[in-house]
Formats: sequence, structure tokens, C-alpha cells
Amino acid sequence: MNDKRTTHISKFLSLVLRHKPEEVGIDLDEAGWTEIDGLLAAMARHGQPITREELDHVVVTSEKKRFAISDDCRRIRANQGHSVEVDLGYASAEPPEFLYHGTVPERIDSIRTGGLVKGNRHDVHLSPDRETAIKVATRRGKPIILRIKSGEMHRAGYLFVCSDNNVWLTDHVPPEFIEEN
Ligand code: HQG
Repeated sequence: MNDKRTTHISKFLSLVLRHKPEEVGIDLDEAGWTEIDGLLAAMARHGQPITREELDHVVVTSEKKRFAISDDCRRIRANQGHSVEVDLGYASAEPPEFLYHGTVPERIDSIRTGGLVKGNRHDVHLSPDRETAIKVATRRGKPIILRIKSGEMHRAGYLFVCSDNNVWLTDHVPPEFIEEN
């Protein structure tokens, strides 16, 4: 399968598994899972036919491991990034002393005032290293990398979880925990 088709399928799966399951008329359970057979049938009905092999290829080759397939191989979900209400069931965890967030110049004034907010997604997304944060920000423009005092936040009682694809999630990062450098 060529890269263009892989990316197209990945984007469509992100859409239905994170944001708009109703786009193809599927349901996600409370943890975000849906039956793969039902998903494939629904995609075919809505003019986006893909095979199980193509789906598996997208899941396995996703550099960011965006999707997970259940142990019995019958269900799929997005590992993070949802805007629909789901409880992914990740246990809260102790973050490293620092995490990183990549943003762009247009956003920085508002971040200085209000901190990092989750916007449409469930959580604020933080990266374990600067390189990943640069990649995230470059999707939107010239990257500005913020260093987050996640250890200090954790000690102050803020909760963090780490998704299966190593994205750190938290509810809000107040400005006093953000370093610009
Ligand atoms: C910004 C990708 C103004 C924030 C990546 C970002 C990531 C504010 C944007 C994942 C703000 C939100 C998430 C404030 C935050 N005022 N702007 N107070 N607080 N922002 O896409 O972190 O491809 O929802 O800096 O790899 O960019 O989806 O979040 O620019 O892990 O798998 O508001 O998306 O993964 O944008 O990216 P997003 P993000 P996927």
C-alpha cells in the first residue's frame, strides 16, 4: 500500500475513532473501542472501503502508534487525541521532571496568560522530549518549544497519565509551570 493511501486511511480512522464516529454510523464504547468488523462494514457503506489487511497495516506502521487493536484482535481504538467523551482507563502516573509542548508564535500570548488549555481535545498533550514537541508544532508553523515543570506540577497534586503511545496527558498547565527557552 502506498504512503498516500496509508495516510488517507489513518486520517479517516482518526476522524471516526476520535471525533466523529457518527460520520460512518458506528458506536464507540466508554473506553473508545469499536468492533473492527462493524467498522469495516460501516466504512464500506459510506464509500470508504478498506480491507482488514489495510487496517492492520495502518495500525502497525503508524509512527506515533495512534491506534490499538485489542488482544483478541476484534476491536480497535485511538490511543489518545479524542474529542468525544471516552474514559481511556489509563492509570495516573508520575511524569518525568520535565515534559515538552510545541506551539507556534500566534498562540504564545494566550498561553502566557491562560497556560496550556485542552481546547477541543480531552487533555493537553505533552511530549517526553524536545524533538517530538518540535514535530508536533511544525504541523502548525514555526515551532516554539515550551518546557513544562511536570515534576513540580505532580508534587503540587496535578494528575498526569501516559497514553499507550507515550503521549503525556493532563488537564491544564498553568502559566507558572511553563518555561520558554
Ligand atoms: C495550543 C498530534 C492558545 C497548543 C500530535 C496547540 C500531538 C493554546 C493547539 C497531538 C493554548 C492545540 C496534540 C492557549 C494550548 N491559547 N493556544 N491557552 N493552550 N494552545 O492539535 O498539542 O497527529 O489539539 O499549543 O502528535 O498541537 O493527532 O494539540 O497548538 O500529540 O495523532 O492549541 O496531536 O497527534 O492543538 O497536538 P491540538 P497539539 P495526532
